[in-house]
Amino acid sequence: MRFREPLLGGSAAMPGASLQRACRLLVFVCALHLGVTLVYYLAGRDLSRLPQLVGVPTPLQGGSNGAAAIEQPSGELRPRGAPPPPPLDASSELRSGRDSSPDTHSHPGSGSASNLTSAPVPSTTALSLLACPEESPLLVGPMVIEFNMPVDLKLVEKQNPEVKVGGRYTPKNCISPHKVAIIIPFRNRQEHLKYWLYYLHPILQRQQLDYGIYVVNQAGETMFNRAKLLNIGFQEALKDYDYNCFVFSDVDLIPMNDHNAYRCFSQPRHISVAMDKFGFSLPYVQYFGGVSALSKQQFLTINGFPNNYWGWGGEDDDIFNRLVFKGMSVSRPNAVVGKCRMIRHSRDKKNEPNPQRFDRIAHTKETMLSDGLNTLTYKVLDIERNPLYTKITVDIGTPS
Ligand code: UDH
Ligand code: NGS
Repeated sequence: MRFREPLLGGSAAMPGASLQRACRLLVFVCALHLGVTLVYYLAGRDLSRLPQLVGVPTPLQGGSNGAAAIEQPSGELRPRGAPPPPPLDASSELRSGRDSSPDTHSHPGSGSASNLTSAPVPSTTALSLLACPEESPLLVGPMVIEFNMPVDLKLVEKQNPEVKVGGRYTPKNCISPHKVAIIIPFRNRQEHLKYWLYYLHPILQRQQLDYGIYVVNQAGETMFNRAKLLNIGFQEALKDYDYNCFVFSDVDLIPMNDHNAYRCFSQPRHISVAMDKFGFSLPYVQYFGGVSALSKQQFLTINGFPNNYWGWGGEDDDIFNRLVFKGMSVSRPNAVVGKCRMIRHSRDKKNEPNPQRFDRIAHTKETMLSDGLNTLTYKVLDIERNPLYTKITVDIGTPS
């Protein structure tokens, strides 16, 4: 093989020098080849996963602008190159929350997309979504809750642009293990519902829950039946999505601290543990009314809730009994985190105290087997997918 004469220095009369140059060229070509191979190899790997595989949190975990399609908990695929989430309003003050003094309240009404506190979202590429942290970094702690201003739902929609039709939300920057259906028993309380949506949507988003809002509306004028509506909510929500947790909330109760998690725990959770109307404490230790959360499994284990408590009172005590008879206990936040406000109201028509309630709660152990999810009957009359909630209107029949 012949080589060209060296361009700089050297001499044709010195074959050793030509050989030397040829060798250098060969080494250079090999190095180039190696380099190119290495670049291609690295480009083919998802480097962002490396820290995850060894359990080390990456500082980039907030990002979501993945180069590859990313599977959402909803089962939807976010396309390659989808835009990163818009920055959240940074106007709210970030607080450590949990034990802050009651004086240092944040006011959810201030600011435009007000109650969402922003966390810095790093601009990143080629990232997979990681699980949301155990405790959300977006929480603000105590909040001022008041009911003296009108609520415009169109404005609430604008303030919560990430909430999708039907009141669905999935965190953009992480995958939430908490797939929560929030079920509200309802009839003729639109004004209360507006406050509830205004306050709760931002809180639930800050809690990084994968959630949907279901308002189960009792049609007609017959006696109200809270527990049966909650059973229906459970059944209907599961037709939409694979929820693993159900929060059952009265429409007139608002938490005063966003550390009060609207999610499920290893034991059934009582959430509204310190209501203003009870002087911010429990009215009695077995109290399980207002707002509570049961995992799908916990709910199935007790055969759901009773269907035959018509009118006010006792159904929450029956649910408590069911949990105890199935060997469960109640988990609760402390009385500071568990503070909540109730919208004052008078007794509704057709929700008078149920005279049979004391007799019924004395027999939960026997009746729970034959009164619950396994005997639930109703007719869905209408399903409205509103921007901030799904409203399911049902005919639940009359007391038998
Ligand atoms: N609910 C309705 N419509 C009704 C009745 C009840 O939507 O007509 C729902 C609503 O979600 C409510 C929940 O069922 O929050 C519980 O009913 P409730 O608010 O009547 O029960 P609570 O124990 O009040 O809060 C009882 C009457 C209080 C009278 C106080 C008089 N000062
Ligand atoms: C109990 C009721 C519960 C009720 C609780 C608080 O007496 O259903 O009061 O009521 N139990 C019976 O009547 C057996 S409240 O003050 O919120 O209206 O939830």
